[in-house]
Amino acid sequence: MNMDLMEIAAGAARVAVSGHIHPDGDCVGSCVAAALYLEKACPGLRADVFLDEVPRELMQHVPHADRIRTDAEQETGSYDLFLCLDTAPDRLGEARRLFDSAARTCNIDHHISNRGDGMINVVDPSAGSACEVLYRLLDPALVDREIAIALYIGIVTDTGVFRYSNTSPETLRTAASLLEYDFDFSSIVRDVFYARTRAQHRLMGMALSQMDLRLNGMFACCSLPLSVQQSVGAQTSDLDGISAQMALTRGVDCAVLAGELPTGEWKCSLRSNGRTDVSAIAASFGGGGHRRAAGCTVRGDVHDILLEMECLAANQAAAGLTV
Ligand SMILES: [Mn+2]
Repeated sequence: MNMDLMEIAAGAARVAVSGHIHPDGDCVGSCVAAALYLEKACPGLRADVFLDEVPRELMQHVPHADRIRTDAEQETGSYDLFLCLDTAPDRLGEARRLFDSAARTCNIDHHISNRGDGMINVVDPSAGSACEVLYRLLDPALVDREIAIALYIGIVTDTGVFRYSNTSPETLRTAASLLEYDFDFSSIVRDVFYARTRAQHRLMGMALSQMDLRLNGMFACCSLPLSVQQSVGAQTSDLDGISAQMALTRGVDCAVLAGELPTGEWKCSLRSNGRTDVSAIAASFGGGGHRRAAGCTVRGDVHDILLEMECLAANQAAAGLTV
């Protein structure tokens, strides 16, 4: 693929860039990098980045994160091009309306569940992050230190600091090229990936001490009702990362964390060490994701939800499904 982001944006004066709701490092990094690159590569082009509220550690480290607009619903103009990053358009949230009214749309993503609903689609499920897919579309001569930092943050986020199986030789070559720009990657990795608030650590501790091991210890699950989350001063975003830690329990292949949302629904986060295809489990509850990391939001009794997921994992194990 030799397409360049400049070609995709050819002739566009106003570009909207957005990603999924509850933006993470890959979403924020890819959106900001794309906007910075386009404004640099195409003089006269203006790019507006629309996202939900960005987590504080990303605001701190992603260059020009203060240009991100959280008021997509206020925007009345129409765009020549809408870039949808790190998700299919169905999870754009408030920015979806701007996608629908844009003259041209382009979807750059790495989710296996993405069907390609943009006019131009650059979707590669084998890529570790949207930032990695995006980097292929950039002219390296136009990448600068700020763009490099934004992309690096996305790659680090989605590969679990180069430790998930989605890390490829290309991932590392991309990261190596970005590191040429000489930034403090060590502080970024600590702040963006490893640092936790006290509330997050307390919530993690509760989940790990209370998790249930089923199917001879290969299926780990835990539910965290809203009252429990509130008792440690935690919020919904503090649920992130817990299922991955649960999956590090010896003998576990599939881990599910169900966290109650203020709406009463259960946000289920699923992780697999390789034998279970958790994207298939999440998909049967209307969610999606990757084989080893997936999620869904489900309404109902949490014990029934976890039991059904346990059955699906057991069925996969019985079918001898391997990744
Ligand atoms: Mn991603």
